[in-house]
Amino acid sequence: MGRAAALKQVRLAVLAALCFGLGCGDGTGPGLPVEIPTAIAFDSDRSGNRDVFVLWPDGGVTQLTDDPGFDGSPDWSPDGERLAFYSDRDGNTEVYVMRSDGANPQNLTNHAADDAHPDWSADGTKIAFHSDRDITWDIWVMNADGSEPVNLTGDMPGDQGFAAWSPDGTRIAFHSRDEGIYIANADGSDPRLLAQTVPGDAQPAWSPDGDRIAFLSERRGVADIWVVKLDGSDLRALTRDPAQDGVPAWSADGSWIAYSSMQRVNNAEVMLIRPDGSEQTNLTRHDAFDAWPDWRPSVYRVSAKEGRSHAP
Ligand SMILES: [Ca+2]
Ligand SMILES: [Ca+2]
Ligand SMILES: [Ca+2]
Repeated sequence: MGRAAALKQVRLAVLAALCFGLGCGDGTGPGLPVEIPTAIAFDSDRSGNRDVFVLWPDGGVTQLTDDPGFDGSPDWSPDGERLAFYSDRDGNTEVYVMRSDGANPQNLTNHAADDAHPDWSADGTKIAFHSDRDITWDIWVMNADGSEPVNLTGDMPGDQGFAAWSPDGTRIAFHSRDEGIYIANADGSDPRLLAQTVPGDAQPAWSPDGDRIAFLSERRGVADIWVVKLDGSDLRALTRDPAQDGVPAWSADGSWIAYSSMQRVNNAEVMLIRPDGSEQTNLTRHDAFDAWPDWRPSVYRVSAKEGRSHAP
């Protein structure tokens, strides 16, 4: 390591220590190792249990949930005004929606089965999630107010999970445990295996231009982030390291993929990588479990009532 790089590491370590001591509130945190185009929601146990946080482009971190239960897997609404997440605070896992400042959490699913991993449609009217309410795990879609839940994959054998809407809202990608990644129409019809997928592929994420899918694959023996075009071309592993990587999320401008990486036992980090596999960067650099990144939509503009100086 060169002297400048070593000094930078020391500086970051000192800033991280200060940040930890001061609680790292809005706008007071250290800078990030790279510029990010928008804020990133993620979940972390740095509060003592899993909660939802937002990491701002200036390095500040805001805690949005403060409940003893599990709160995780945040997903921004397309207008940036709300966040969906799931929580077991009411006894079993349910999909919730809260305002983007953490206020007014509402239980949308209210079902004795487990309901988890929400994904908001691009027009904001629907939320996909997975649930075992029909015995096996299936992809369900409900209106954004929780009404009219519909099972999209009840006719498919085995377990399906981790729904991801296409950017134009016409299709939904998901994984089917024993087969790989499927893409179906938004009503669940015509499910087809993604080109090049293999059993064990999971957690699909659409690129903003709709041409590519990022996903988790263990085809090389360790969980890495892979990308393939919908036509099956340009298949590549973006991460190639011993850490278990998962839950990729594209930034709205397509310039970055955020993902979770299990660095050590009980210490995951939110990482960034370019879609060509370059500039792999540890964004959270925190001893806690930090995972499930989701980018704030770029269309969002800060409203005066929020009283925030953060760029979108
Ligand atoms: Ca919690
Ligand atoms: Ca439930
Ligand atoms: Ca961490």
